[in-house]
Amino acid sequence: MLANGCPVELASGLVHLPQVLLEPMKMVNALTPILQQAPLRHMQTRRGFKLSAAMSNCGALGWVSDRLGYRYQTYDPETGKPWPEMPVMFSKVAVELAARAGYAHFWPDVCLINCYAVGAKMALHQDADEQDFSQPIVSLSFGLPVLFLWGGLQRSDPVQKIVLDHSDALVWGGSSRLNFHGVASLRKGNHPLLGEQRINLTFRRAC
Ligand code: MD6
Ligand code: FE
Repeated sequence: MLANGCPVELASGLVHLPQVLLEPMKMVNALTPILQQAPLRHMQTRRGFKLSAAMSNCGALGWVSDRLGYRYQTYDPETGKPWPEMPVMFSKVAVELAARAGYAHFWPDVCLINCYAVGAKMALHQDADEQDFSQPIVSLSFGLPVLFLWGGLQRSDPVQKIVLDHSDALVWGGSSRLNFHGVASLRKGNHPLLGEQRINLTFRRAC
């Protein structure tokens, strides 16, 4: 499932695995039935703004945002139904990526699906809604390249820019598990397989 290649530690606890999937489109294609059951949507923030990335989830839990704030819940607020199951292939890939990055006991219960059109971005934030911060986060990117912004423990800390390309993974945890991060506005382009978009999957252990 995974290519041989060297994980690169870009910062303390932040591991980049470039071009790590042997068959990235297998994962992308597995999203089709998931997104039929739980369509992509632009969630609201507590303040009433819409997130520019369109989102959905699969797994026992899903990440949601609305006027009440952020949380994980077992069902899709749009349909009232449980989130679609996480494909076994997804959890296997995520577990294997975490292990390669040095996290041996990871098992995801959430796969958050982020879809960016040209111009969409994600402001600096911390991933802090999970219960156990000893568990890492595993992120996979597909389609157009983007600049990933990697900050520090304070919002005002300097930001490092990392290019995430089709079929790249990023794993982080440990002492940097709560670092601020985000993505820059997606630049115009046309990916040969995915067109004018970027898809990001982030695997987490929420509970
Ligand atoms: C993105 N990702 O890459 C946004 N969070 O589209 C995230 O916010 C993120 O990629 C935690 C871990 C990995 C991530
Ligand atoms: Fe995040």
